[in-house]
Amino acid sequence: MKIVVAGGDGFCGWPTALYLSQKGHEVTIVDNLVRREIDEELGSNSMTPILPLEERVAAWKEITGLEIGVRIEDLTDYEAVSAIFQELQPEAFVHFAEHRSAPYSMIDREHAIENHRNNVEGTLNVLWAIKDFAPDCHLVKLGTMGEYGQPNIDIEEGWIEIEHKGRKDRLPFPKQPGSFYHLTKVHDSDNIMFACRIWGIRATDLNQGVVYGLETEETRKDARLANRFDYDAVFGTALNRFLIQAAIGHDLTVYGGGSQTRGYLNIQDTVRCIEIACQNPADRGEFRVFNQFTEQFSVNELAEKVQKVAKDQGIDVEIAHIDNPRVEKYDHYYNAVNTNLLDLGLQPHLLTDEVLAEILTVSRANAERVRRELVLPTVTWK
Ligand code: NAD
Ligand code: USQ
Repeated sequence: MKIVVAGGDGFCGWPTALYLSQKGHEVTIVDNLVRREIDEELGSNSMTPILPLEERVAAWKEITGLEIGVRIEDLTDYEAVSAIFQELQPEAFVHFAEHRSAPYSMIDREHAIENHRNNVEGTLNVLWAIKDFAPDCHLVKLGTMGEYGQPNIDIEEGWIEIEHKGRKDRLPFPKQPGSFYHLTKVHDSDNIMFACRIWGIRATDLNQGVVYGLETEETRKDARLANRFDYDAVFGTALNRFLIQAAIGHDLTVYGGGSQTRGYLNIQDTVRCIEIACQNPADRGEFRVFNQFTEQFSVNELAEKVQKVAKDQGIDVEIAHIDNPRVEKYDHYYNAVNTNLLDLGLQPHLLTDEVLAEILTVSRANAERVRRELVLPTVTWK
């Protein structure tokens, strides 16, 4: 298939582009490299050294003989987005290209607005360009499990059958997101659903859980293909942060009580889920939602797992319950459905001690790159 991977220089996008290329798809990465600029703004870095995008792609070609196209473009530039659809005529447009950090969106008013502008405007441009230039293209859009929040009922995959005062309907599942970033994903979902309804666009909204891990079969081929690995309190995510904290002998930073429960998945499953979505496109006019996670854990459970695996490698780390910089629920009900991707053939890589041990080993090898001052959170919700 002809597939565009927008956001293909990022943590999920880079291994996805490699995986799809390896599988024989014709892949073009679109990225404006803003994530690398944000590193400079925050004074942060990837724990793994990552090459400039052009060099990564050249290394991939040298190692495998496979070519990946690159376009350094911003999705908020409509002329650029139109040209991409007109010239490439992709069968699938995989859209990772958004600002994805909840704390980043909560820094101040300017960051909240920029987060909305970048994410909502970029997605609107993609929708208009599909309508005008590639109406059959399947939009595969990264949403987030955080759109739903933590309701006191089971979370369905996008839609819920409701009976109200004797009448029934199938309606979008209620959304109660926990940050301005998560809200941008809700706005995107509404805009995509509307475009499917009025223009007959085909779209799959992948409500992805928190992604952990680092390597895929493709990134393991050569150090020049290394994936980025965020550990700072703004872009680093829970399990990855705990592993890096263990590697540098830092207390594990559980926020508040630690009973907050979320859906998680291995990066190796992210890349496969994208391929599954591309190979099984939504129908024209269909707005389809898949909940993309494989297991649910509380933050306390993750910290305990990391503490144990670290101990196996001779490292003693404490679990610290620090003041929660966020406003979120504890001891809440959490049970989300995730059968759509499994039914289409996803075989999950579950969270085992071996998986954790591999990531911890890589983290220890790169420990000297970690800037300790970036580990504790400074952005608060209040
Ligand atoms: P990332 O920040 O590592 O990568 C995002 C990439 O998109 C970056 O390379 C960035 O430069 C690019 N980008 C951002 N805005 C752009 C624009 N306007 N035009 C062109 N390129 C732009 O993030 P990630 O972790 O790879 O996440 C990818 C997507 O998956 C995001 O949409 C995120 O919301 C979603 N997601 C991520 C996770 C996770 O745990 N990492 C979980 C659920 C959902
Ligand atoms: N947490 C800690 N300690 C830490 C970091 C996080 O206890 O050091 C807790 C948070 O309070 C939260 C949970 O871990 O309860 C998850 O936080 P996170 O930072 O790992 O993930 P989150 O902010 O939800 O965002 C990440 C990605 C985002 C994606 C989302 C999926 O950055 O792009 O949309 O995961 S989901 O959580 O399903 O919405």
